Amino acid sequence: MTSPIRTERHDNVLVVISDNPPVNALGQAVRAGLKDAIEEALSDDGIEAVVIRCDGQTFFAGADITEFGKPPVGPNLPETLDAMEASDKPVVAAIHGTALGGGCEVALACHYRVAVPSAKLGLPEVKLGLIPGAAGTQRLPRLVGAEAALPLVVDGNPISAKKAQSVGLIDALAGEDSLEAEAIAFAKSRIGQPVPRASEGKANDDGVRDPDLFDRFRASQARKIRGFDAPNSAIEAVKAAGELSYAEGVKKERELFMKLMTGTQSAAMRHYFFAERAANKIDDVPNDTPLIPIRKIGVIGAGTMGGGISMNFLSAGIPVTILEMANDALDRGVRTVRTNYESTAKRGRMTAEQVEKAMGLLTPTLSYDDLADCDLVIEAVYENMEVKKQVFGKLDEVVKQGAILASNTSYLDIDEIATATTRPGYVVGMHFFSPANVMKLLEVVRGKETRHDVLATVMKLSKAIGKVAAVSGVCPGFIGNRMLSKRQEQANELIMEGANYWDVDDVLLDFGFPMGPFQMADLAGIDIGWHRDPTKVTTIREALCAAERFGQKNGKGFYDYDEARNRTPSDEVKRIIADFAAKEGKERREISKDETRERLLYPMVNEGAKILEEGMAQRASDIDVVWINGYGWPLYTGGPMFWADTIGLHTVATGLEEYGLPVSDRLRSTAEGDGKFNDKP
Ligand code: T1G
Repeated sequence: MTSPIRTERHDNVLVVISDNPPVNALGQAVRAGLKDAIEEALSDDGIEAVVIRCDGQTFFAGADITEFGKPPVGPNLPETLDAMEASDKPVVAAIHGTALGGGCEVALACHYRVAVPSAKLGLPEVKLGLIPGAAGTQRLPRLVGAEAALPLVVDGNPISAKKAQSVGLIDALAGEDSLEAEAIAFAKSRIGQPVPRASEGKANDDGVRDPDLFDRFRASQARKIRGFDAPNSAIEAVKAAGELSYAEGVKKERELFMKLMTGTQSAAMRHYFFAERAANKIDDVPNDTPLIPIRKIGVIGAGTMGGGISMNFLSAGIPVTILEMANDALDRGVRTVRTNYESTAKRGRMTAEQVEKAMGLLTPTLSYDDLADCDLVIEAVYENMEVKKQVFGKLDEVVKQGAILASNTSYLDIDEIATATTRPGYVVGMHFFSPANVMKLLEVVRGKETRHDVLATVMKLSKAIGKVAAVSGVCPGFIGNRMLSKRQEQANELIMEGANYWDVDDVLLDFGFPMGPFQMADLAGIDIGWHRDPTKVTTIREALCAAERFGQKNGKGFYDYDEARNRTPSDEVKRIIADFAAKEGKERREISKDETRERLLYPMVNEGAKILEEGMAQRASDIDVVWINGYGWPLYTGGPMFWADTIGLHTVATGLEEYGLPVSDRLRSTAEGDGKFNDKP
């Protein structure tokens, strides 16, 4: 098999080129080819300098993640990079696309780095539950200092070539179309000079001058890295660069790397990496399905959802016509969109020009006729089947043939909505999660007759607006809310049986969720869907509403809130719950945190198994993608189905039986076969 690495001589410069689509991952063949090419350059006296570059969309985008978890096959990257750095002939990295992970480490081991302005450089290993494993945590701080190194290694987000140049990570920018030529010229200009080696630099002068730097940085990341192992290891590795020799620092990095590589968190996050990409694929919709061009979008409803949905497209440069029934609602909706953008700009994440550009793409209207030439219309009106069918009936009359008609419904039957039109093939669900301009998840609900081109277009569009899409079949609650209802049922049961509601919340918080069910209820509003009759009290929530405990919005719900929104359990709520339990003759008892966690999460896994059994999700990993992106399931456990695989499906099935809870056939049969939901087919 031909090597993905080839070399070309340009006078006395050897250009080493990788051609390993799609992202020049540093798989075994690439590493072997790199090693051979470097040995060729070092042994040939006619070669006085080396340039390393890649064909295709990007410079090396990291180690080959598909090789992880398998027995390592040499040559290993660190040794190859050490041999290259040891060269006395200048080695220049010519960077385009994204030099990530091991790719950035290749660049760091080169003596110089030249990049095009559109290039990005980063060490995203933490996003895989790892830290750099080829001396990135030791060379980077020696090149740019601790302050610039920490966000790169601990956050894992890439920086632009311009920013990289400003911190000393790259030496020069090249023209977008003249990278190789300029890198060769740069290499020639350094022939005969002593080569600068990042490993020989003094690390972390800033960290030495300001030893609190590391603790301050860790504190600043506390909320974001809660529960994750890798970020703390990354900080430790960068800190070690300023305290140990290079060789000892590399040893320390290797030790931290191996501990993470063999841990459950990295396995879970590597699972998620591929799960997110797999979710965008629809098994029976060919990749080359022709797409419907989307030039203009209509959104019906300018409320919180309609406004948030619109922002996704406006921010991606797609014009939106937003429709309301009354002027004041329309004006309020448009004002809210502008306010949201302006607060983003205040946080420095948008410029004023970008705000105006986005707002300039928004056309408010009171008339359906203005939607006639839309390629896609998304309704975000009141969650009522009759209302939805009226809207779709109207759209069917007004909107041009071939346009996609989507509903943002969170649980209603898409097939029934489609009966209100003469074009069921063009009807699809696009279930956004609130706040729609922030939450990454998009549940794409496929009706019985939804066409392939409609599905392919919506999946492609979801990537364009930065969403993570997963396809659901038509069932109440689709994937996410259907599983959420099982957790909610148990949460309500547990507090009637004696569990404190704040302990129930804490169990999920400790598991890694951003908040528990009762905190979520307070945030969303206890009175959502309340019949407004305080004399009619049949549930705990109705009792809270009757006591005007509407949630955070009026300072009291399940919890009491002070001005700073700190929450404390409420004696009134404790009494309300105790009264309800007494009325229902519930024996109250102490309930352990383990029982609470198992009764909240195992029924969700069981419902996920039923969703798979019914074909409502294409694959178990799609369910993981839904829960990580839509409900804050902790990424470092891989999602509900991967987590169940990790703790063992026997454990889940037995646990459910112990609590007298149902075990689906799919869960039982997979457990009995010692299988896993995420077993590769
Ligand atoms: N290894 C294997 N496959 C990869 C890959 C990788 N590193 N990166 C991408 N792919 C596959 C991906 O699964 C998909 O496959 C296809 O390429 C296109 O990807 C030693 C230990 C580079 C920004 O974490 O961030 O280096 O679905 O859809 O949107 O210290 O891919 O087509 O079959 O994402 O254009 C560190 C991960 C590894 C970078 C391009 N590197 N990749 O985005 O395409 S650990 C990363 C990305 C490491 C060292 C450590 C993105 C991208 P398929 P895509 P894209």
